[in-house]
Amino acid sequence: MTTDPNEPGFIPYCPPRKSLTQMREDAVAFERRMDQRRSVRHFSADPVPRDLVEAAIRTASTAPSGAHRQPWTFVAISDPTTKREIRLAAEAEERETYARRMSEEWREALRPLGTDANKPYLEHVPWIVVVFEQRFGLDRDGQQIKHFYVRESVGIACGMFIAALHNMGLSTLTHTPSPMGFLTKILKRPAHERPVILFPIGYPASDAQVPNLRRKALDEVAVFNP
Ligand code: IYR
Repeated sequence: MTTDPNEPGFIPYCPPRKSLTQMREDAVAFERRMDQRRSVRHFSADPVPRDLVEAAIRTASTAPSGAHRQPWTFVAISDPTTKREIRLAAEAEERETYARRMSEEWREALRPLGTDANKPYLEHVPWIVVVFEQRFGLDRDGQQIKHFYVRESVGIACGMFIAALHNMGLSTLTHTPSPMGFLTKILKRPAHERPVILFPIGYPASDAQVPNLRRKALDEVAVFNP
């Protein structure tokens, strides 16, 4: 056994093979479960215990990443004052975005989703998690550690975070108020971290509605050869 964390060596990896029947059953069950996930914009204020958010973050952090540098920081917020601060700052940016920054084409594309600059859920949800990408890491002596494929790595971790939350019965939304710089300030993150996605997390409100969307069929999203 080596003790140098930079030279971890290798360990066997041989998960038991399932039967094809079992694989098909699991594949379809997971597909069904994931197909039931919807982005939610009307949240209940019911509390969510912190350990569930911790488990979702740990799960997201199992994502593959460039050179296994795990170039992400998950900032979890339940403090009402901070949530209010985030809501006010996000709505200020969104008002500008909806009024002036968006093209007519973009506004048209969002019309079926019924979104606007008001984000009351940012104050009502029990948790907000903001995911930051780290442009580089810092070791104990403050030396920079190179990160690779940061955007891709963080994107994959965010996808796994969404799946983990859904799997445990919580709802979320990939919210990207733009520009997001206010989150660096409010959450006091260092300059080499950049906010990527803000996730409100909770249960849907009892009267929550979601757009009646259709998902693309397999042959619209995949090409098989042969
Ligand atoms: N960030 C804005 C606008 C918005 C943009 C896209 I692309 C969406 O899919 C949804 C919303 C907002 O959150 O309202």
